[in-house]
Amino acid sequence: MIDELVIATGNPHKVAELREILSPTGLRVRSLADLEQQGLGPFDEPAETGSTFEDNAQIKAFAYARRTGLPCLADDSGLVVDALGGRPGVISSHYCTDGRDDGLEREQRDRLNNARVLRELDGVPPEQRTARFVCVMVVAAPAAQSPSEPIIIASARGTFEGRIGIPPAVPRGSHGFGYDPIFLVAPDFTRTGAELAPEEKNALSHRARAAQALLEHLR
Ligand code: ITT
Repeated sequence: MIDELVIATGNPHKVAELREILSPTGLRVRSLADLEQQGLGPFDEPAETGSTFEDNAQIKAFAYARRTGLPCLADDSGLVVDALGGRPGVISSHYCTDGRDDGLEREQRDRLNNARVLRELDGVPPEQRTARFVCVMVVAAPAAQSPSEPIIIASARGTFEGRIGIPPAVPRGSHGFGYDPIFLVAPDFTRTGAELAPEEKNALSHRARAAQALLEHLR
């Protein structure tokens, strides 16, 4: 069992959620920003070139484990909308630019991503607007014999079911990030992800479910 873990993500919202979710474990948890403050950075974000959440989570976990020499937890997550054939999927964070990183600020990107999903679902009735967040987590660590070749210690997947709301009722809510303001949480579809208190989202979310499964493996 490992006793420390680096949360290897450039997304500050994910860091906050994962810190909270991992707090009961007693693991020493540090973010990339913490390591940078200790003079161990900077850490370039690896290109997410995989075609599945699994591929991208592994790409990130391996890149950061190599770079830091420490056990690293990376996740790849995104929104899967059934009526859009599974899009935005692995390009969720840059859907508004078809997956390209055009240097937009995170908040601006989130707004444009949401607008694109709503536009593409225009005219689709509520029961056909089913969607889910998916999260795949991978913990990788440098191998004892060959530190430049990381190995996977554990991996897990979690999902969070809902529907995409219809404007002007969405976007709404002030918590969370990304697609939360347009995502109506199952089973009653009355609140968006951005209307859940952080503790509530952290008990239900795809990231929480993946993390719980991952902790079972780590134990
Ligand atoms: P890292 O790669 O550095 O971890 P990222 O934000 O780019 O950060 P992903 O590649 O995993 O992360 O993309 C995930 C995107 O999916 C994220 O930017 C949101 O648009 C969306 N997303 C994931 N989890 C979400 C959540 O809990 N609520 C709302 N949107 C979410």
